Amino acid sequence: MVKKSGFVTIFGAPNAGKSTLLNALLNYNLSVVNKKVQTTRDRILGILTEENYQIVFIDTPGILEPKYELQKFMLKEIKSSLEEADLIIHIIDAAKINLDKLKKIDEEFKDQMHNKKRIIVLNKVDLITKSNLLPVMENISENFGYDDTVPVSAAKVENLDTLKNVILKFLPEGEFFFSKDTLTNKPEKFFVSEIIREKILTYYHEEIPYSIIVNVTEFKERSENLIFINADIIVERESQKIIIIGKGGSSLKKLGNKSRLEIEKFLGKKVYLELFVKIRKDWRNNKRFIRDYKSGDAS
Ligand SMILES: Nc1nc2c(ncn2[C@@H]2O[C@H](COP(=O)(O)OP(=O)(O)OP(=O)(O)O)[C@@H](O)[C@H]2O)c(=O)[nH]1
Ligand SMILES: [Mg+2]
Repeated sequence: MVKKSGFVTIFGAPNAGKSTLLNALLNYNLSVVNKKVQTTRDRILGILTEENYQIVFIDTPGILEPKYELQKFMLKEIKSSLEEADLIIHIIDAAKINLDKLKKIDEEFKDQMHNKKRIIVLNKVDLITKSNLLPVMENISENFGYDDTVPVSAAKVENLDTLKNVILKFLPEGEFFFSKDTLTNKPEKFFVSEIIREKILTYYHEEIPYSIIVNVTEFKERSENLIFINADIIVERESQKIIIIGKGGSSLKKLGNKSRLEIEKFLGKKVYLELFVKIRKDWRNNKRFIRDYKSGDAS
């Protein structure tokens, strides 16, 4: 039996639905999704293995113009994910198509995408009518160099089988990269910190979600069904710490409860969660801190 396997990078503007698409293709909530932009910060591998193929999806941060060190790191993650790809899925929000922007992105990343197969996915088709979609699809097919165009709704799981078949058509032949039961490259600890960060995106406003980093400092199975987790929420300023904690600790308590419930669902076990808020001045511009943190060495 011929086996196929390869790396498929999911790439696109913030909020296009990259992480939603990854989760829908895996049928598993791996990567966090939020209505705010810049939800995903690191590349995340999601591995789909069947009898005769293994697709290693890479979810990436939304394309952005970096304004601080953290965003420079995010842009590097995008570029290296494109370079590693056998196949690129460029996903766009079909309800907000901007063909000039699409051209600009093609130009900006042409070095990384050079000679690679590319599929354009028009997502969120549940929000528009067919008569609005068809002319855009035609325009893209005629004027852009994509190898295929697939309209989908990641959120409503529509037309994803077609997308999977198109991916398989372009996937190279080869042995699997990972064992059959591997789902991702990141440890459980990482997803725990992501769940907490997603709750901060949901419950706090303005610059707060963008000024924090979450660091799981302890992750211990105390018994078969109970996990103790400690996590630091690192902010940039005293004023942010006060907001995170809230009056009499009420906001932090709510954050802890909401996070715990979601983490319990993710791990399938009971969780005892403690959150601590710490200040690390201007960490978003601290290259060394970001590098150490991302490699798991930050204290
Ligand atoms: N109506 C509709 N909404 C969708 C669809 N796919 C994603 N969304 C919503 O779009 C928002 C952004 O989705 P994400 O998956 O977080 O987008 P992303 O591209 O990963 O965003 P970043 O990580 O910030 O770059 C969320 O509110 C999703 O629920 C879709 O097919 N239809
Ligand atoms: Mg995302």
